[in-house]
Amino acid sequence: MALQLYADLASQPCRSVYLFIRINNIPFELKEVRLIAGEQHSEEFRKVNPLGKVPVIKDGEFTLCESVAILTYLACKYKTPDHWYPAELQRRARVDEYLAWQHTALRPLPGKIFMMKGLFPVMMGAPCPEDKMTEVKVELAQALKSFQEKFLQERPYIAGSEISLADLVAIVDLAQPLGVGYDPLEGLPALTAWRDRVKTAVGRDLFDKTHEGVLTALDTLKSLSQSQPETLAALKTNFMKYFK
Ligand SMILES: N[C@@H](CCC(=O)N[C@@H](CS)C(=O)NCC(=O)O)C(=O)O
Repeated sequence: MALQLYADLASQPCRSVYLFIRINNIPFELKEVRLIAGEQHSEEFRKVNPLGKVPVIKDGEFTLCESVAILTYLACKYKTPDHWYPAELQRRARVDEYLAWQHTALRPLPGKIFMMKGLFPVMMGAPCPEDKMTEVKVELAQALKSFQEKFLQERPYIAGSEISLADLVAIVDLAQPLGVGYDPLEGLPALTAWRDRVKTAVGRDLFDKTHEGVLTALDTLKSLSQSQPETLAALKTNFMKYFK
């Protein structure tokens, strides 16, 4: 049986796994879990991942969640080109270093802007308070400074001269707020050039198609608020957790 990927492409970690699978031509079946419709909470999906989160892969009897664990598992299992997750210890450690850092440092921030600028007004019926938004933008600017000075430096890619899992994980995060009209790399030419290189290495067509959902997420949400108010109410309860 082909590998199964449970995912919603509106989610950043799902996109990194999906892109990696597609770029490396790994045979797979996409099992869509629509987060906006609350499908991650269904009894059926809870049997796959009791945590109620995507992405998840099923490789025969083996089930694995957490995007970073999935990416490194796939790189090793399918022996993908070395640059993705180098065999040489110190080069691999450079990739792992970014993957460990991003979880709490960079990953949450572009996602928060996406929610505050895009989801908040639809859910709450009013714009997100400007001071809250500014706080996150400042935090993101600081994280991007660390990203550039510590992780990317003068290199073309995070781990050197070729793309790795680290770049893939970073780029999907930074693409998230584009869906609500906010470009976190505006005015940062070195990072904009890095983004351009990563897109080219991934393949522009594949990159753009994979991001279509996030770029239209706001329209989907607005139409949902009119056509399915009960789904929106369930989504709102979940959403409030982020703003405690
Ligand atoms: N650390 C996990 C994060 C997984 C995660 O939080 N996924 C979100 C989508 S980005 C999710 O499934 N959320 C559903 C929910 O919280 O209801 C990973 O990297 O895979």
